Amino acid sequence: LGAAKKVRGALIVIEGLDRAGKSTQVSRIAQSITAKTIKFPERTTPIGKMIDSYLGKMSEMDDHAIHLLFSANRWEKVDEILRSLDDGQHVICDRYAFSGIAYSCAKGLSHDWCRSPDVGLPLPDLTLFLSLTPEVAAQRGAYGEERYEVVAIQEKVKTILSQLGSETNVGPWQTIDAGQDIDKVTEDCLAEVKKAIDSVQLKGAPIGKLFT
Ligand code: NYM
Ligand code: MG
Repeated sequence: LGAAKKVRGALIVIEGLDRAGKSTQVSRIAQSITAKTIKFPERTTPIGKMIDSYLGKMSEMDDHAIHLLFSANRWEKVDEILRSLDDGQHVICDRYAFSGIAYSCAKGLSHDWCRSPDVGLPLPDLTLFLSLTPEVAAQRGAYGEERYEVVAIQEKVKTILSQLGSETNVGPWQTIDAGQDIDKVTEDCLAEVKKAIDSVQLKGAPIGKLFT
């Protein structure tokens, strides 16, 4: 008698602007479905420390170079993500390749160029785009001091992010109204997450590759 093959975990991505409430929702969802969470940028690795220094305006870098570091910072976590999924554990990423493309494109880099270093990353089983109107975002108070935390950039990022869901081979994509009551946002997120987990378990398909 062979042991039943263990069902893999689901890869869930949460995307959105700064102050959309991503981190709050990530921890609530993770608690509800018992998932591992990874926040990108993952600032504790050597690459992550360079990114942290750049975001904190302690260092300057060419736009292409920092883009590649953000991507490398995801690639250095792929092994861990795949092992966790294989092990039956769900993984939730707080930002992913879509942030990478949106913030760099907002600075004027070409979309195709921005996309290429992330081609082949594990394909999300679900991406939740926490969407917020600029008006509601403004009511949430001032932005922080980090690079990109200014209205002009956030507006561009929002436009690009909201279009990424209709590209090919990005996986299932759902837009959530992040301007609602915080508990309602969680409820909407969880409804989608549960559907995604059911679908992974039903299909039993291996994890796919992003943009391929
Ligand atoms: N960011 C994040 C990028 O520019 N490229 C990326 O690939 C990722 C993952 O870093 N303003 C930007 C978006 C944010 C900033 O993220 C730090 P957070 O979630 O505020 O720590
Ligand atoms: Mg931030």
